[in-house]
Amino acid sequence: MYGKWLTLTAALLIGLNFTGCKKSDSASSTGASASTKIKMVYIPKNTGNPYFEPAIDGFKKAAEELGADFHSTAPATADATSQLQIIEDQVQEGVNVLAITPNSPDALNAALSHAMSKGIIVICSDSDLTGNESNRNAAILPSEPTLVAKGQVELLGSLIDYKGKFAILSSTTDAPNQNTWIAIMKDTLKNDAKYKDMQLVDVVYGNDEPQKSLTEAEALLTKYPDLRGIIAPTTVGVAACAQAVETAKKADQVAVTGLGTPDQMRRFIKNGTVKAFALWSPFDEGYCAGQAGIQIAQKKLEAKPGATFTAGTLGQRTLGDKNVIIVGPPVIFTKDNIDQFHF
Ligand code: RAM
Repeated sequence: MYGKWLTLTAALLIGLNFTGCKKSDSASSTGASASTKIKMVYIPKNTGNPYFEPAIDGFKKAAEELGADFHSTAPATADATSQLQIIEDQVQEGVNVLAITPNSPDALNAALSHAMSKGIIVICSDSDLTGNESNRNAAILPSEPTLVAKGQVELLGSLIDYKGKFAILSSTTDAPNQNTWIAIMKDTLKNDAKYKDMQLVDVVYGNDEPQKSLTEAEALLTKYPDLRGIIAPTTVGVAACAQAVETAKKADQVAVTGLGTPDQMRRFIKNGTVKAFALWSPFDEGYCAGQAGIQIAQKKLEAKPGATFTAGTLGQRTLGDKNVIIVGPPVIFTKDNIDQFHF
């Protein structure tokens, strides 16, 4: 029913790491000597979003394995320009690898190309500089954007018999990953006759802030009394939508789905507010990005399309068009498998 989306069994068979690794205080125990030790920073979208915790653990693990120093720092909000000062500070500090989940496809160009001009390897992880890819060395995306976006439309369709009004609750208006998915969702709705009776009535933005996302979700329920569904392609947003629907006692009328973390969504799956949602392994995403960034900085990997490398325990990965590396397919979580995932 979900085409190329991964079943639980397949996920376990190919060894996706959904549990993360144990936190360690230092990521600098082995490998290169002090003079050659690579320093890596990871700048997520914002603080306080549990999605980024396993992603940071993945970076840390890659740094431990490859003998690099690692730290992570993030702005309080996910605004387009909120990461600018942090980028400049990290360049000043002399990092060798600057990994970032960019909050904008263009507002960070000058700062990132300045970092590259200093010889710093710039890696986008989770979200890309869409249309401005020359301002980073490579991008690690958790899954094929088309697979994610079409999968979300199909998932909601299957929950509402492919009929009725629905809305999208996204993160920020500038978020490159969410905007890429939403554009593909719109194309899919327009071009695939299977979805001709599904009507996208609104796209709203919760800025990946729990309270703002909740307020936007509640407003959708009020504004569209005949709404049949919401897709929230953000872990913060989908939890807020579930909360709004649960409080309004509208689970029978409004299907909520999207991209969520099992820990945040478990309660809503268990009490029937949400039937199904999806995500990939944020740990693997960070781990793969860390492996790629450090290996490029160590000159073991050349960042060019077609180049292959061993991403540690994930095995071989290839740089595709525009140096994009795909980590793995998303998994659908339901009441039948959610208790096997803890992150
Ligand atoms: C949120 C963030 C992140 C995205 C996930 C699905 O946590 O916006 O960038 O990948 O949702």
